[in-house]
Amino acid sequence: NQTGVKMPEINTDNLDEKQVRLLAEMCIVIDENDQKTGADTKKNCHLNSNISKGIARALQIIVVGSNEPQSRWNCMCMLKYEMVAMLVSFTPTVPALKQYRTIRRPPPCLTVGLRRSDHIFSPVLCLTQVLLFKLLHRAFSVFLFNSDEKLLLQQRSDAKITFPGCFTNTCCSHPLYTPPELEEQDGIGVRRAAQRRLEAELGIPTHQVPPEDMTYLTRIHYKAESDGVWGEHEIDYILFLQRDVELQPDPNEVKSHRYVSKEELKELLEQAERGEVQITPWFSLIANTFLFTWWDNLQNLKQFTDHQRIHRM
Ligand code: DMA
Ligand code: MN
Repeated sequence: NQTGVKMPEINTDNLDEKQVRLLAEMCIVIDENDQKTGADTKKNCHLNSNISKGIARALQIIVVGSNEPQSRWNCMCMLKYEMVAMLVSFTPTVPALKQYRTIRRPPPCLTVGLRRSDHIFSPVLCLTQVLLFKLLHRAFSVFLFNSDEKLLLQQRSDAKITFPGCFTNTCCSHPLYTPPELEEQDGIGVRRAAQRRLEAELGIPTHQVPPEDMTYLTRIHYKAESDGVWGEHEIDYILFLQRDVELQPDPNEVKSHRYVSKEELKELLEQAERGEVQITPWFSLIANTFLFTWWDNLQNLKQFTDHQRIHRM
């Protein structure tokens, strides 16, 4: 792993081989304001031990008084959270790193000055902070409607590592840490990732779902456990798209699919309420908040686009 922090050893022997291979994909790690701070594997991003408790990246910072002359510090370096985490793991054993000066910068960086030696330590002010990093990554959820304004749902395959067998919106996944999918203007990177995954999961030819036809509505920040080991902690870009498409779902991804009317979706949500079927937590959140209003206005969605706010759910 990139962080220098020991990750728990997770046994993946009993999981689907294809899905385990996908755990090596690099997701985009972000802070709570959706500013990218680095990359980490799909595996690390989806372990509850990294996203719920946050203990793996606890950091003690000693802030030394501001009247310390700048020359005493032998270097100033911009640290991404991974490096801060590395410092934490080294701090107990490397005396020279015991004292360092921090200046809070806007995310994603901390500026840390390292002292040349540790024996001239004279703190004017000692402040101890503990920062908890709860690994968070960027994701998207596509809602595809046909010309009859019916919504395409998928049931996740039993092979999926998170939320197997659950009913959910058309397609969900993550933009990868690659130049085209990192691009942020109007959510273009995320829309490119959506085009890639609509083909991978549902076999929709890429020319039928070009990024320019997708409406990026808003972002939702949520956290949910799938089981004791795996879960989600994401800022999720909501993408709407209306188009009649050809489908050829990959059974390793999708167990079943169907187009539903509003009435049929309400029926499914009630079934889920009664525990007769399972739906994903993010689909449940969106279905119970924005979905029906947006669905009523498929032809004029612009009024609902909000690229400023991040809805915390
Ligand atoms: C992750 O979806 C994204 C959201 C919004 C939950 P996923 O588990 O289906 O990702 P992938 O298809 O890449 O496994
Ligand atoms: Mn995810």
